[in-house]
Amino acid sequence: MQFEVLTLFPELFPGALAHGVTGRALSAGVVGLTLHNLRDYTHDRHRQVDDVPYGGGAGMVLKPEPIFEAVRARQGSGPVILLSPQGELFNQRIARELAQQPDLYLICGRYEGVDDRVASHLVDRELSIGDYVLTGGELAALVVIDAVSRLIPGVLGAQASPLDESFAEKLLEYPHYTRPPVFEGHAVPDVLLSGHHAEIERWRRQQAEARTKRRRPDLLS
Ligand code: 4GT
Repeated sequence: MQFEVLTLFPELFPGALAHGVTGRALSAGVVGLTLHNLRDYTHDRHRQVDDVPYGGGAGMVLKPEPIFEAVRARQGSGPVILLSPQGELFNQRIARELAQQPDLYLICGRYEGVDDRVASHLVDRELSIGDYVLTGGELAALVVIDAVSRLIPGVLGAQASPLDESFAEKLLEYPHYTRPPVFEGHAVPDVLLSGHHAEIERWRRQQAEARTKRRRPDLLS
């Protein structure tokens, strides 16, 4: 999987992706990450990427021309994605879809936003990582790259299979415990120490359902 990121702040990458399993995958070449500086697609003396908003208002808007030029110069054949709070809500199903692609081209906005002709006439998909506002799309791109990367064969070790998580968007995880059996007076549930695998499975399922009902009832309907 090849990730291409268009940004005004390429120095924010690889960031967290340089560490742990994603870091290993990048070093091994199982996934690739290429940064494109939006300013490199300007042609004026001041390398201007933003301009005042039509209709007035505070802040600046990213100009369409450098973004269109950058996307038209891309090598890949996969989808072009704009990260924005106006996008479709990113989830595990979308991560699995994106993991099937040979490459992803991710556009990160800054300032007050991006000229809307980018969303309406250039990109294939607009994604949001949640209902909150960030100072830029870069952290959202890092989140998408992390979630998609761990679904690429060879990125996760034998430690965890992303297949086990096919129900991850339907149910919250059951509680996990490790040693010691009693910590500051708090004991690990007996069933987990029993060695009775069928009972452990039943307990975990029941815990996952009870947690989901309490914390995320929206997932059950
Ligand atoms: C939130 C998200 C995102 C931003 C999100 C354009 C200017 C958007 C700053 C950018 N905020 N991008 N992708 N929830 N801010 O995904």
